Amino acid sequence: MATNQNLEQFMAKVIAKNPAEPEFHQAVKEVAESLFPFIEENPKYKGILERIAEPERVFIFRVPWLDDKGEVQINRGFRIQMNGAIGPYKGGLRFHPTVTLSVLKFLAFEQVFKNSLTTLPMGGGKGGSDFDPKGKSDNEVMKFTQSFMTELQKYIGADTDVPAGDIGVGGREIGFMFGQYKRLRSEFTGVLTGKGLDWGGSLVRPEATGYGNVYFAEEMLKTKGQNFKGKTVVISGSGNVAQYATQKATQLGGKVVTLSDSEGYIYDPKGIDAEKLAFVLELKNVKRGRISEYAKKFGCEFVAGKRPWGVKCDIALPCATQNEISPEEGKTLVNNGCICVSEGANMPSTPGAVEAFLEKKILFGPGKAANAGGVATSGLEMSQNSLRLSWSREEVDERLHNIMINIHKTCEKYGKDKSGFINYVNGANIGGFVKVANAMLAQGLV
Ligand code: NDP
Ligand code: 2IT
Repeated sequence: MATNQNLEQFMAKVIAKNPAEPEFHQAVKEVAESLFPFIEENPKYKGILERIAEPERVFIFRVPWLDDKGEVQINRGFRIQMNGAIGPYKGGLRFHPTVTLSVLKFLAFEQVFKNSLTTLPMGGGKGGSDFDPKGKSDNEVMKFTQSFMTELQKYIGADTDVPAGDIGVGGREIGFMFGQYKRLRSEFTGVLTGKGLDWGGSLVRPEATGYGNVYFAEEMLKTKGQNFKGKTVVISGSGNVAQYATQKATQLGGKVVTLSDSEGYIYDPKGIDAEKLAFVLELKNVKRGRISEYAKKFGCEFVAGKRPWGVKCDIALPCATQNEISPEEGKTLVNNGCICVSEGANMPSTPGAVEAFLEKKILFGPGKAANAGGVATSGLEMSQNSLRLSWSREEVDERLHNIMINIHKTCEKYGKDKSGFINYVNGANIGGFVKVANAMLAQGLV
């Protein structure tokens, strides 16, 4: 009872201090719900969550650029340096019209715990812009990213803050930003991750989030004596994370039957095999087209304006964006027999959907654990940059795989209840918190 009251008071303060930031409130509340009982039992951590919920630093800046018609466009740029207790700030950049301070603060907050779970020395950060790369020419994307980096470069550095990709930021954008950073600073350093292989990138970084998500799901399934073989898998999104989750789930014997984008989803009951996936990669990464074209090409169904959660499946991998599984869709998944939800995206399940998963005690891997493979491999890219060496595909993949296995172990350690049920939400939140909190205590009031 006392604990509940404290939680309510804590959230009231967070909401009052950060008005009109619903996504940030949602992310903080979920972590606080796991942590309050833990802190009650470990009083040395009192007050630390309040500090973690306050960003160390926030930069907001104007990004002016000229479009192909010669007209002036103005976007807003952000970088949140959330927590640097265990390493340089690390986290992606998102370019999407839905980007707000609230969205980036929720992502930066999640990143602190996620990065801690990887066991690598990385603090938490996030940034981006409300710029919409959709429909823009390569030239416009370059103009925008150069202007964005002209300001951002003041705040980042290989030992300070190391951004990477996220929604709307892939190899092309990282390339343009790296070029501009180098030009302004005269430094060839590992200031960004997700770089091209010829100029400091790491093998397996493009695949890492999707692969890591499937490796994590595999560990969860193992606890029930299950695996991917013969399982029907529903995936949302069709970008970086969805693409490589599809590849790894298929390699492990699963049948992936859906992909989506903001216009709807495709349902291919025969499964998205390697050849069809190659078409998706070309469609999305080179032609930058819509997923509905898959349905035309392979003669399957395209369901406009809907998400894929009504399709019967054993395993669901949400890999598009936040709050993309409503409470009702969460219930539908469970009622249709889904046994495992592993979040490739950040916070794709609404609190109501998470409740439905936990109530029925299905395997539910929250994003900060299940999608940590991307940033973990970014950490491995940083290591290789510092060493001025590149590791082989096998070496990076093995390290990634081991990191995901260890994150699963951490979740089990902190999330297993007396009945033997693993609550991965509690496991990830507490497991991620302990290392950051210990570092903050050791470093004094900073
Ligand atoms: P991409 O930009 O490559 O792909 C995003 C996909 O999600 C696209 O299919 C896009 O459709 C869809 N999408 C984005 N926003 C919305 C929306 N508001 N409504 C419906 N669909 C949407 O991004 P990533 O694959 O890199 O990222 C996907 C998720 O994974 C994000 O939540 C990201 O934070 C998370 N993530 C990414 C990591 C990485 O390494 N890239 C690491 C860890 C997590 P459309 O093309 O129509 O916009
Ligand atoms: O949400 C995430 O973890 C990412 N977008 C990847 C961040 C990174 O620094 O690789």
